[in-house]
Amino acid sequence: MKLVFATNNINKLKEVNEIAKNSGVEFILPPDGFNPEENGQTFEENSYIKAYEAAKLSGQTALADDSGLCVDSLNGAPGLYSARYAPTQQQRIERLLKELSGKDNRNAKFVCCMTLVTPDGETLFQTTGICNGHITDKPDGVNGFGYDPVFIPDNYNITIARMDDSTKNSISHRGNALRQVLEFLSTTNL
Ligand code: ITT
Repeated sequence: MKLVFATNNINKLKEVNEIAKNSGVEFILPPDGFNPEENGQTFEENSYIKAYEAAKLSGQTALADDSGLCVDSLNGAPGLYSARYAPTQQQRIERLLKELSGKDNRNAKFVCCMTLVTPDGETLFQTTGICNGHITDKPDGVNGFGYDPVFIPDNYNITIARMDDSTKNSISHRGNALRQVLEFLSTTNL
């Protein structure tokens, strides 16, 4: 089954297809013109906004992922604004490390809210996956994307950017959320 995945972030699309590779579900990009206004106040709201926009555009049920990095000693920032924290990913990491300089508590979590929405706006399923860890002093590694070079998950001593794809996907916020979505899909006829 092909399912529209409501994103413009090709890294997310690659990850969900890798996670779903043995499930019989293949995720595809929404049609051209997908440009939702992410003006929600929560991951849940933005996830719904994206999924509904893609479902309307494609005429088919769509799944969205709204995700971000929440840092304890920054009161949850960058959070909802993770993709907009600075103009480039390198600058976003630089800003994060600067805001954290001198702070002892570097605990953080990645959050991923996934929502499955029909073209008429009905939410069929919504779930949130979390990956707990902490922020390093400097970037390390080249795999993954986003803040992966500065995030070490609990029970590991390397950043996500030093992990292979299957290790990341087995513990990530996105992997945790998507496995629940796939479980739901396996019991439902869309
Ligand atoms: P779409 O809205 O088109 O899906 P986006 O990248 O703008 O793409 P979000 O609004 O959900 O997506 O922002 C998520 C940001 O959080 C993302 O750009 C990264 O900076 C960060 N992020 C999310 N998941 C991540 C991961 O697995 N590893 C590293 N950073 C991640």
